[in-house]
Amino acid sequence: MTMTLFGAPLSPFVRKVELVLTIKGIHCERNPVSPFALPEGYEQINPLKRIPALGVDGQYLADSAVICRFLEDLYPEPPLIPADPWLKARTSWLEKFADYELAPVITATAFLNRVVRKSMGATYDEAAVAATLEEKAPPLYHYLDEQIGDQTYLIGDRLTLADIAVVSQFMNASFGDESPDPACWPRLARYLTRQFAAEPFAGVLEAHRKIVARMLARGVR
Ligand SMILES: N[C@@H](CCC(=O)N[C@@H](CS)C(=O)NCC(=O)O)C(=O)O
Repeated sequence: MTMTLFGAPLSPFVRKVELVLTIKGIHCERNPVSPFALPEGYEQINPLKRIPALGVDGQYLADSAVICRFLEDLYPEPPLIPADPWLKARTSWLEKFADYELAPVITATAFLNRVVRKSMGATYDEAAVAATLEEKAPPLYHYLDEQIGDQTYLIGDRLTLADIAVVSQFMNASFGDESPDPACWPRLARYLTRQFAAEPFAGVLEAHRKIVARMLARGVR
């Protein structure tokens, strides 16, 4: 089976798939695709024109959650989705929470404007970004702070796709100077500090910070 991942490294959704590939030691080709300059015909690969997509022997799958489940079924070891039905459902829920609740509030604001638009020399409304973060992020942080409690991982006692999805969004937010205030959400802040400093996230975070720094340096030239 030949697999090809279409995407760009700074996408939190592509990063999810990249981390799953790394953790499971899966061989996969890469085809770099920027969502801002899609190659002609990309809609044949993903009709929604988003990244990531996965090519599998000339056929295509879209959506990071779908791709990660396919990889989990194909390569069950080490498991990133628990077998227990309740824990499995909780993993899916927190992944969905990251992809559909955190992403629009913390990534599509802080990262998209303060990193992507800024690096492209495009203008953006900083007051609107700050207002959205101030209004919409706290309830999400509050929920995650309660969910994580004093645990190291969101689900059970090992890394799951829930952690990968949540941490990946917070990485992008941090590139755009957004992170939960430890005074308000100490458990979430501690969880993120711990995960950012540990593998499999630490190396990726360092590499992606360098890409962001290069993008911003080019943008202000
Ligand atoms: N639910 C999708 C979201 C993918 C997504 O929104 N990717 C962004 C890049 S981070 C994208 O391609 N945006 C371009 C667009 O929506 O037109 C997934 O998990 O793969």
